[in-house]
Amino acid sequence: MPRALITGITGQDGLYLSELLLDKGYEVYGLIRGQNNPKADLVARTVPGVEVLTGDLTDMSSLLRALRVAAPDEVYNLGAVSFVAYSWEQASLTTEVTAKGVLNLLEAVRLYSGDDAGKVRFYQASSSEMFGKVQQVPQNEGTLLWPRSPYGVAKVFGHYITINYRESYGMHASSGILFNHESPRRGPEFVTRKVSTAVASIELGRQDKIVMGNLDARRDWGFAGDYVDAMWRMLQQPEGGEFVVSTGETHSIRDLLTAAFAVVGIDDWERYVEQDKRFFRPAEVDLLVGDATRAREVLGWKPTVDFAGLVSMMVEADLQRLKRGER
Ligand code: NDP
Ligand code: GDR
Repeated sequence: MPRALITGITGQDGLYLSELLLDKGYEVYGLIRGQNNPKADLVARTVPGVEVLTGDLTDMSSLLRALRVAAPDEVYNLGAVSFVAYSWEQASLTTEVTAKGVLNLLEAVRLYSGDDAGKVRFYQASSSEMFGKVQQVPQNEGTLLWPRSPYGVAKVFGHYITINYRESYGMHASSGILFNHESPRRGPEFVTRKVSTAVASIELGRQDKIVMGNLDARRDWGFAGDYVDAMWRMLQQPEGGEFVVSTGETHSIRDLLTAAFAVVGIDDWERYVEQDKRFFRPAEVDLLVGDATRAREVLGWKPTVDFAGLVSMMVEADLQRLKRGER
């Protein structure tokens, strides 16, 4: 039975990836940080087959301990301070976790592997935020990186240190440059989920407006369930590498609002939407659209959910959740 260790198990992708690996017959270990982490319950309820270990990306000995217990064939590094807006408020913490945490985990894997560099296959969660002020449209694996936030800068470090460990030590290390991917499990701070929750709440008469930031930014949004499958496919390749994972379509935040309000039959959404400076960012990523040709050709990967399908999945899920009286 193959074994996997996942950091960031309490997050959106950690849950989907656990389900995928458990379905494939893996023994799955998940790293949870902190004493009495409130999300431990969520993991136990959603993916009861996962063995939980405690550890933190900023504490290398905790990572080594987790590796010794899990004895994994594959390590997926999904843990990060992942909210871009927050990364300006806590830039140093973001750097410790999202950048240096990658080095800590790679180093722990290297020490754990001893003389056998190929013992563990490593996945790094790189991000389209690394393209930032885009130097090419659409963006592919060779596009010059120009990050626009402390988060983006930290991810660039994680990306290159992963390549460096592969080149220096012969590790099987891969980076997935994943574009935005969403689901009903998306954190409420991200724009898609903020909109889907607000639209459901407005439809049920529990909220009368939504306060937003920049409506002109454009993103390439896909479904998280599809994207974790690309992660797994990367680690099944004979060698590590870099892969863009995206849908190839871009939509503005306005398009998102139009699509989400349309799910509940509202066309004149402008009357429910206000804008406020506090949701604008010091530097914005204006346009992201990925070229996933390599993932399609080498990994045989393609997305199965389109933009309209994704938005309606999220609004419908929030409607059901609110009707059940869940928070
Ligand atoms: P989430 O924000 O949902 O999850 C982040 C996870 O990281 C949580 O489990 C969190 O744990 C954990 N974490 C935070 N700090 C630490 C730490 N110090 N040590 C160990 N774990 C920590 O992110 P997603 O699931 O959406 O994304 C997964 C990864 O993919 C992240 O690295 C993200 O940056 C990256 N990514 C995401 C994209 C997306 O569109 N979703 C696109 C491209 C990249 P806790 O619950 O305890 O806070
Ligand atoms: P992003 O996702 O920064 O792309 O990072 P987010 O959903 O936070 O923002 C997307 C775009 O929406 C604009 N926006 C708002 N965003 C939020 N959160 N709240 C608002 O009210 C709002 N109004 C407008 C933002 O300015 C931005 O342009 C996500 C994260 O998952 C990262 O971890 C990941 O690496 C990237 O996607 C790819």
